[in-house]
Amino acid sequence: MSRLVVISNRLADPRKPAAGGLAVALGEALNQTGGLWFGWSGTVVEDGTPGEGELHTRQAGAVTLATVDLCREDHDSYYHGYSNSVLWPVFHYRLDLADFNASYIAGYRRVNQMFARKLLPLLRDDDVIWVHDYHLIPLAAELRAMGCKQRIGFFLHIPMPPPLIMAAIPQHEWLMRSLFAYDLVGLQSEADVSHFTRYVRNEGSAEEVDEKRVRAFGATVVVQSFPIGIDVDEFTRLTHAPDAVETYENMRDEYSRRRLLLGIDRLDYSKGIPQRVRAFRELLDRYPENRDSATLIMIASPTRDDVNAYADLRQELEGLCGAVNGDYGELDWMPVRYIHRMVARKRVPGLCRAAAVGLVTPLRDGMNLVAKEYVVAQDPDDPGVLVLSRFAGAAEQLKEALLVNPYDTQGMADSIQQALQMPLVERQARHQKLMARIREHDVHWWRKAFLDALQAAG
Ligand code: GDG
Repeated sequence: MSRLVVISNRLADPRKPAAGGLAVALGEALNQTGGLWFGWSGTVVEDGTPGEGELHTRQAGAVTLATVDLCREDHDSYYHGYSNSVLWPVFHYRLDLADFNASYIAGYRRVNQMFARKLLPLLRDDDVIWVHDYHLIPLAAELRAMGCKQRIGFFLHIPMPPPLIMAAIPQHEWLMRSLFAYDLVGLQSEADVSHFTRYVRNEGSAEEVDEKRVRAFGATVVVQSFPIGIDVDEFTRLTHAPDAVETYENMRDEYSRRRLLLGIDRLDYSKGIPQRVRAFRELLDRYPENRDSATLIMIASPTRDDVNAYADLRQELEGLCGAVNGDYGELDWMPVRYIHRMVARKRVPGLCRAAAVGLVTPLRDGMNLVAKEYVVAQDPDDPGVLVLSRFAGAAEQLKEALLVNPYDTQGMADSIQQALQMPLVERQARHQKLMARIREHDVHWWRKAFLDALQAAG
């Protein structure tokens, strides 16, 4: 069997329980096959030389972790700059938040070139290479230019924007052309695939070879959707482990007179967190029976604090939560409990299980794993209701959730009210269908489907 080589911006020790969606899914994949995981070490060298970085390798069980340091200039232009101030906002349709600073692209190219240079000597002839996410779009093109012949697949964890939004990026054609150096491009949803094919049809004079194969820019690539899943068995085990059970029981006892609503996200503007607070406020306003009862727990873990848009979001959110609590709170009831800290992973399923409503309301999201985690953590005999944004990739699969438009404050408040009042039989029926779909397309399915398609591509 070929060795698997995974490349992503950040790594996690696959033996430790990791946090972010990407880290969880990749740790799963590598633990099973063994192999090499390559990426940035997380270290920024203040006075280093652009395009240079020390390589470190260490063993983590069956997996070799190889990481490279970045100098300050490369980090700021590749990571904060092009990746998180151009690609992240534009791919989430937020042209208003993009910073098209012309100096970023050089750093993005330089780091991708350096990664290719450092990785090449570590590769074996029969390796299968799996590159992850928007930080590394041009990596295969750089590797190919250095003579790399191995099979290379790419998976984009965030949405592929529609062609006219993509076209706002000054280097859009170069980015899309770079994707044609891969053998396989995996996207989260069918909507993403249709945006990709529309782009290449309009801008790249694509001639579609068959259902999955697209020819454009003088090359052919297989493009398919592989909706990412979670490890259902692991999350179920976590749900029944002592920490989660204790969290569940504490929450249940403390809120015995009340109904809990839960949101768990990175504090990111794509997650629609302020819109959620506005809808909750509307709920209290339109349906006063929820006052002194419905309580929104919002865990928004810190992320990319040093990008301006994130500091603004934090301020907006603090203002909104403070206003709801000030206007509606009672001496013994605080409507919103906003926590700007990371909660331990082993407690997350307990929180989910205690919540009558899971609020997953991104303005745009590649998939959204919290939606799946919330469903899996429920008690099948008395499950809570998932309220899910139609703009999350997960909405293509999770049709039995209550799908909402996060821009529509009133509509969302009505759906939350419907969730709070949903009869047990309907909750059970919806939960059963959601569970079946989440189980069928779990993280193991995702990994296998992608790697099988990569084997077959080319
Ligand atoms: C990207 C795409 C795509 C969150 N807060 C805490 C915490 N989390 C965990 C959740 C979940 C993960 O982080 C978040 O995953 P998401 O999928 O929701 O979102 P992104 O981080 O934006 O991930 C996304 C994903 O990649 C995978 O392809 O689904 O669309 O944007 O597992 O539980 N975990 C802990 N404490 C927290 O406070 N421990």
